Amino acid sequence: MSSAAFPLTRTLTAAAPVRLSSIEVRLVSLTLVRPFETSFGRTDTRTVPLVRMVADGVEGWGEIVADQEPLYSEETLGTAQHVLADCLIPALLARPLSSVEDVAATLRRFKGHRMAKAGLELAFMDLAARSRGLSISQAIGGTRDHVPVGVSLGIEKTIDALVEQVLAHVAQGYQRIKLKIKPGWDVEVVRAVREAYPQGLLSVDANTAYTLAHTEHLRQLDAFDLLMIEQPLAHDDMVDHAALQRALRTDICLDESILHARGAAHALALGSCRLINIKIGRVGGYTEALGVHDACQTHGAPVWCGGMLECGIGRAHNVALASLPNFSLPGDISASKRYWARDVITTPFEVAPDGTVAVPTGPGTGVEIDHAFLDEITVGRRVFTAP
Ligand code: OSB
Ligand code: MG
Repeated sequence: MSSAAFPLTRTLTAAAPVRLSSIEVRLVSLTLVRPFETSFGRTDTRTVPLVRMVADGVEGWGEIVADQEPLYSEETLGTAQHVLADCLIPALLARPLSSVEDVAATLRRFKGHRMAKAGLELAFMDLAARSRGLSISQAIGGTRDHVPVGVSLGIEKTIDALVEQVLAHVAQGYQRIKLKIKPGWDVEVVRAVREAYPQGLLSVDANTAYTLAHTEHLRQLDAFDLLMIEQPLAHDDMVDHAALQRALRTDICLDESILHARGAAHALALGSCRLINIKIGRVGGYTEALGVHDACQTHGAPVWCGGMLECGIGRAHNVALASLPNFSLPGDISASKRYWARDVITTPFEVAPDGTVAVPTGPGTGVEIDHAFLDEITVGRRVFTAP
């Protein structure tokens, strides 16, 4: 189907208002092929809440990126399940919904809980796009058929083990390597990786592990021609980040600190960062993700798509989002096999030798659920039906 036949809309409007008949929240358990360690902790198994929405015989799927413990953000599996069951889902089942934006507007009076809200917006976007026969990329005005990708590599036991990981991923074509850093695992690690990987795009992510007292220490990273240093300071700080950015040649990219389009505009205006990554879960859904994308574009700042170790459903949404024009830097969108021995979708995501991932062209996310496998790994399930 040619996109010209359908006017592209920034936030998809359903052909007719949708009355959801049910929303299911399903917990699945997945084990990473290799434990992933950041400055805030180590993950080897994830329990992932998936959202399935049904209306008029069409279904849509979303994924919630909250973790067991509030280490990346305040949200947890527990808070997500509570707020979905007691606030968000009842609000959506109570009325017809005309667009993804309408979903966002219906949930807006509930403060915070962005990851839980995003799971609902994702499922609705998939459902609405499928019912129109559009891919999500088409529906939101995506302009790329392939998106450039990188890989985020966790803290290892030894520098040699990390360098081995770096070289293995470079050989697979990844366009950018990102290293997790923390005090005690930073300058010497970056120096060793830079020696082994002298030319390529390299960045670091501290996940809030430093304070302004580390300014002189962090200035040593300026020697390695890094693409960026991601989230060096506290998640709720804009002012110290601006002071640090003034002291560094390397661009700061904010992740945890950016919760909405207004915050993105403020951070860029204050000089708290020069780059921003977008995670649909962190900002609460497509509506706000598009807002952050546009705010950055207005400011002349390119964006890239962050990741939260998603399974194939969340990954498919990330790929669709990253097809928007201002996503010109490689995203943390790696191949399914970098995370999972078996993904929950029938055709796992692959990275081509040129370091890109193809944007699915089928309706909605363009991926199909592997239902047999999903049933095997399901550890919890709750179905909510319209009143
Ligand atoms: O800060 O970008 C981050 C994973 C979990 C939580 C936070 C982050 C990450 C990653 C991995 O860096 C990105 C991915 O490959 O999904
Ligand atoms: Mg990050």
